[in-house]
Amino acid sequence: MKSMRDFIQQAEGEGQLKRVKAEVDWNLELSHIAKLNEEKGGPALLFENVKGYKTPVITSVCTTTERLALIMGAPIKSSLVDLMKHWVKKGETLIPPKYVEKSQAPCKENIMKGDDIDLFKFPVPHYYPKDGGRYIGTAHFFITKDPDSDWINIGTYRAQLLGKDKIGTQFIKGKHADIMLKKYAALKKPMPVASIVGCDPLLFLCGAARISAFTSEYDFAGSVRGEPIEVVKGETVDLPIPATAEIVIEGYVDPNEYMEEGPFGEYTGYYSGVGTDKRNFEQVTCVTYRNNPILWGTTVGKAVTDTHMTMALTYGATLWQQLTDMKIPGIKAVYCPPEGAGRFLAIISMKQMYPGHADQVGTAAISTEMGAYGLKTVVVVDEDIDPWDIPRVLYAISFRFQPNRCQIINRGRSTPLDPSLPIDARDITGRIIIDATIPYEWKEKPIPIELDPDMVKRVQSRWKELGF
Ligand SMILES: Cc1cc2nc3c(=O)[nH]c(=O)nc-3n(C[C@H](O)[C@H](O)[C@H](O)COP(=O)(O)O)c2cc1C
Ligand SMILES: [Mn+2]
Repeated sequence: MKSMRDFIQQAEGEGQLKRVKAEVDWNLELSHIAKLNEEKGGPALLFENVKGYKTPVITSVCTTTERLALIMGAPIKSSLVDLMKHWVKKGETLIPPKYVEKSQAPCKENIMKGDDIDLFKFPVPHYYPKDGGRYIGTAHFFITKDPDSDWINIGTYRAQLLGKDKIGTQFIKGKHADIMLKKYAALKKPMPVASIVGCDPLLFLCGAARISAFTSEYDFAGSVRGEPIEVVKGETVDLPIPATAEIVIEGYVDPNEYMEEGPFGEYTGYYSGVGTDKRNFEQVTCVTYRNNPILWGTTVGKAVTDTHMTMALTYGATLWQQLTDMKIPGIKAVYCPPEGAGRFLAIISMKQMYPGHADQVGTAAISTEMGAYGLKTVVVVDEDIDPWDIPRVLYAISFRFQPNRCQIINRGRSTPLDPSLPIDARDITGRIIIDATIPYEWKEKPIPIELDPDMVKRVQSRWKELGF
């Protein structure tokens, strides 16, 4: 799979995509269809007839594990955890992208520059009634370059359509584009950026993943694909652009200029307000796009839909990967439920090998780069419990957990999106580690009740006779 068009073809072949031919309004109607469809675990939707526009919009690409598997090139019946394992494995190698000639890059089929630039030419959806406007960048990402090194970052940060040549950004503090922007500010230079709307969906997954600083998401994506991602030079920015991208918005972000952005219906199911942090914007210098460009959007909003599945895979896999990198023995599986957007709650199963081992795993999880940001609740369970088997996790919390053994951490890095904190005090969060394992050091462990195996066989053989 190299492009959104490859995805559409494959998803259609698997019965995972539906074309919507009826006319649909970009203003709320399209997003509401997508959201209600996603709540039912429905197919990816290709809206071919958006009111007032000639070009299509695709949504709901990542809503089901089947489609996430297609995107990752994994067996279609994979579970979320299988996909996370696949992700962790692929992270062990990195394959840098490869430049192709502009003539070989479909993203250059059409070019708008100067006064011709007009982002209103694209069917940009308005998602929720209380949103601040239309959002061109939801299932998209910004490409940026570190001014001090060769590090190229791909990061998904929402983008609001603020004018025909301006898009609002929200680089949350400490995100890689924010770190880079601060370096450009120190150099008194604007930061060149390219926003990609529609492309090989794997690149969006990587943009949404918390891949470590100094590692390019492109190199990770190359590893998943087993070959380099094909890129092409920008027209006005010296950045690698995915050659098959649908819409490429080149420009720069001036670290000292701001516009009002938001609010937007976030994945927590709530708004996080306007004006809590100043927002930079991209001043557009060039737009390139394929013929009949496919604008890709995701509905975000209340769990569990498209974005939550994306985050459960990418955030959960990143946590697992970073715990693996710490080389702690005994970790069996990591699961970050989509209900917690893959980031607020982590459940880890492990084989205990020494006293304090479960505590080590719990504190390690909140100390990873991933877990140190926003993870609030860690549940550690023994190896006989699969962390995705929530009834069994609740069993462990009920019968193996002691509140006296939980650990409360008072301060840690938070996300400004967490609605459980007051809107003006969201920088710092508390955390809890719930050790729901049977303590390793106990000499006398609870005696499990077992059935007599011979009697089980006898009863089973008489099952019908007993009238069942
Ligand atoms: C649909 C979607 C929208 C997102 N919007 C934002 C956003 O507006 N700002 C932000 O900082 N992170 C946002 N994120 C989370 C980032 O994509 C994520 O933290 C990622 O790790 C950022 O890339 P980086 O690690 O290279 O900084 C969003 C994620 C998704 C899936
Ligand atoms: Mn990054």
